[in-house]
Amino acid sequence: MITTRSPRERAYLVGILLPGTAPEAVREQMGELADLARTAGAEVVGSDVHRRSDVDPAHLIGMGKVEALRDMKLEGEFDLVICNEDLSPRQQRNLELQVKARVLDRTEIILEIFAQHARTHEGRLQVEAARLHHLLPRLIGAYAYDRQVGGRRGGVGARGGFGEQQIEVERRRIRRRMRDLDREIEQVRNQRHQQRTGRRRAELKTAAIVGYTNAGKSTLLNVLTGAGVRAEQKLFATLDPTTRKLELPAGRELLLTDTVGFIQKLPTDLVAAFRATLEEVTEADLVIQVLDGSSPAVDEQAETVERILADLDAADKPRVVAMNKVDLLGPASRRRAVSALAKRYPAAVPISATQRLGMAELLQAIDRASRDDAVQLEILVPYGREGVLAELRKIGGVERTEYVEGGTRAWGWAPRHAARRFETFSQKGALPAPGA
Ligand SMILES: Nc1nc2c(ncn2[C@@H]2O[C@H](COP(=O)(O)OP(=O)(O)OP(=O)(O)O)[C@@H](O)[C@H]2O)c(=O)[nH]1
Ligand SMILES: [Mg+2]
Repeated sequence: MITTRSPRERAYLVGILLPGTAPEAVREQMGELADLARTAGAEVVGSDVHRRSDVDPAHLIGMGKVEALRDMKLEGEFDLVICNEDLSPRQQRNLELQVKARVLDRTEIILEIFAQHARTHEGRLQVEAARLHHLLPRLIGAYAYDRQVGGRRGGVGARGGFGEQQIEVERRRIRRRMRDLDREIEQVRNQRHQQRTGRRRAELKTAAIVGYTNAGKSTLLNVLTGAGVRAEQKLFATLDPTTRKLELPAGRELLLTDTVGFIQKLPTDLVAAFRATLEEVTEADLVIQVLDGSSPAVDEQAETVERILADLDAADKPRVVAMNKVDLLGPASRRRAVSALAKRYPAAVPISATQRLGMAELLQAIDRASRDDAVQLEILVPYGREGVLAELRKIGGVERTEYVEGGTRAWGWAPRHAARRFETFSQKGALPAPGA
């Protein structure tokens, strides 16, 4: 398989900057790629971003840069190259031939981390399916590669070292294994589906915790429910969903599930392979989205999460947004972070899972969003009518207020039967109730 061979291989990172892409976005991605490489067990010895007018179909980067990489390899400066862009089988093969080093892309690093972190049977099945899917087209090219280097290449596992007939045999074996895996994964899906049906019979609502990798999802699950889920300063620490019961302040219970983290450029193979797991999100009654408020890339991360939620048909579910890690922000930067996010998520709840800050507010928001009869309101209360806000607070909830010209704008909720009382102040008209 495609693995980083020894735990401390020295990796050199390569990215490209295309016209129309913001340099900061690529810089951010390169930082993340370094985190991914380290999480996979490599040591990052350097990195370089090449400005290009387009992607070279044969090598990704220009020949001049390829030769510079080869010289560095000859000097012994690194063991392997990791590209920020996904490589076609052809680009990958050509680069390996020219640089005379192993070349991995973002997908392969993520696959490697997933393979290291999968702990349950279900997780392992899904990772194996994704890896074989990725491997198959690369295996086809392995024969051509072998012919060119005279079959000298060893150690890169299934991507090299086969003769033409052997490749055919190997391909057939992989296809057979993929079919078996599909069947097993289908069984897992059915089991999960039955579990969920059972839960529904118990009439408990379910909430899925989603968010960018390392945002603090598992920490939050642990704090809220006392679950002993592994939480660490590592990307993709969680691959296998854990479900725990959460008791809401009013005594109602909810089932809370921790899920695999999202990341930008999440390989589609992986999203597909993790369908069984990600259906926890698709079928949840409520989505709890955790953001890392201390990350400078919080907005891009939110964008990624939105995209994946849309893929999972979960973008329109009732949602609670928690802006986590506010303990890392000073008061000024906290205000900045909150206001930067306010456009996208006006009702985001600032929290710190590790410091247990904002937990009461978060539970209240979860309580409200998981009620069937809650109607979300956005109202403008004129000065002098503050009693309206007090009333809304009493019978429902006020999540956020803002002083604007002409009064106080407030976001909150009221039980459906009482929502009409606030209609005259409504900014948008009543939004549909969760689940309605
Ligand atoms: N300072 C601070 N750190 C936090 C907070 N919440 C979580 N962390 C840290 O962030 C890191 C990641 O937390 P996890 O809970 O593992 O994150 P996750 O979202 O489950 O990550 P994956 O499972 O890898 O997708 C850990 O080192 C946590 O201790 C917080 O409120 N403040
Ligand atoms: Mg986790």
